[in-house]
Amino acid sequence: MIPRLDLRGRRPGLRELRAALPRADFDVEAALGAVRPVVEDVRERGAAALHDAAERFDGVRPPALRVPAEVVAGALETLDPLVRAALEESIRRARLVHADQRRSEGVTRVAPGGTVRERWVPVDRVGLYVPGGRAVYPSSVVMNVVPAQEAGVPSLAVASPPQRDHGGWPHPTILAACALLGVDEVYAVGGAQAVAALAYGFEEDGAVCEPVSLVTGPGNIYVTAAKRLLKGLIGIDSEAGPTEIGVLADDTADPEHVAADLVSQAEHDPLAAAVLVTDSPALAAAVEEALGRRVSATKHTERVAEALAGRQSAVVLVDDLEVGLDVVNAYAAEHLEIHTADAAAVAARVRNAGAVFVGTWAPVSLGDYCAGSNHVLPTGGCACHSSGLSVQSFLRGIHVVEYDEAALREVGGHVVVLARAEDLPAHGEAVLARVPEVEPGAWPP
Ligand code: HSO
Ligand code: ZN
Repeated sequence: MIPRLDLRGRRPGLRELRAALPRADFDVEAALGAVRPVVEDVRERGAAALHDAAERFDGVRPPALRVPAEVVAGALETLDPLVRAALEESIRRARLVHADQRRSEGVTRVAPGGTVRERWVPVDRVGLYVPGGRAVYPSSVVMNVVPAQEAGVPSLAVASPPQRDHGGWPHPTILAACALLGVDEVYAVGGAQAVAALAYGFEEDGAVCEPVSLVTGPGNIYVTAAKRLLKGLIGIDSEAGPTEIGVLADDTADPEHVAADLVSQAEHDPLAAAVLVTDSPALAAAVEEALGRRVSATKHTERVAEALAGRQSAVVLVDDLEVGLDVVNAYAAEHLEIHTADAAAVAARVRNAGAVFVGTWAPVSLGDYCAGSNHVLPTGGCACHSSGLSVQSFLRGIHVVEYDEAALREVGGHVVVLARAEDLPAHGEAVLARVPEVEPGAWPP
């Protein structure tokens, strides 16, 4: 049921691999047409548009757009104690990892009296989108909020769709996760309209939701389309597509582990991608056999079967691990597991992946919840140029330039020459107004 791609006897280059490797159809462009009027309506009519959109898309009008503090706190009180303990451990580990990502200010002395400092400044206000359809993921609240908080973001709002079954408020486990993280600004707004609401801000009953500078968090294709439309006005983390797991394995891999992990991510979405790359036909056959069993035994059989059989999934056969590395580097999976004899050495040679899971004891689902790593990762091949969510995603580096008079005098002549070379003599005059003695002579000489 999972398609096979046989690359044995060949070592294709990057261009050929990109064309041959499976990838989901995720056409954000096609959703833009539907999303544009929704975004426009939120910009023009604010809260009224958000209530209308909730009725239309979520089937319920929330009692208020801002979730009252007592509703957020109440959700934590009714949270299952086991889920609470697991979320607390997830938060604790994520905090450890993300606290280590904080950046310190660097100062470079370029010349006597001349320095350039890089100040890392958190974004003033961020909006975190948390989906609420098929995917109700309190773990994603953790993965978005923790790096923002560790970066020192002073103002943070969460938006999540109103739920018909929960009195028009966001899902209680989402609210409980917010409460655990100390987030008290939560809005019952979902979909594309949530991204617009965060980007433009709005007012309801005298309470203002101020616009944010950055929106992060996963969402469906409409949320992604809204992020694409509003990018520029706001920053975004990345355009999250359907989740992907790649596995690079040799004949030492345990086929049950590999099959279990492929199924685990296929469970997210019929468009989720599962790609096994191996130089062992025996392992490929054993994994296929295990998949057959596991797919019929798992809860979301239909969704998993569709994901594994889809054009985005495959078992790729290669001659050896060298070609295997070419393949996984070309594919640039969101998550990549390494199940080989010397997994750490092979993992060190991976250049393109959102996150790498090394060896038998580090399944992707550990990273989804409790490894301490972040699970908001680049999909669709974007791991060849982008990273997952981190403290860095919420920081800007601001260069602070400090030169004294002597330092300007020392280099000023070069500035004047370059300014004239670019036919921008007024740039040079700004220097000459201060240190006229650096006049380098007429240009062109
Ligand atoms: N694997 C998903 C994240 C997730 N898994 C949330 C379970 N809950 C994308 O990295
Ligand atoms: Zn997952």
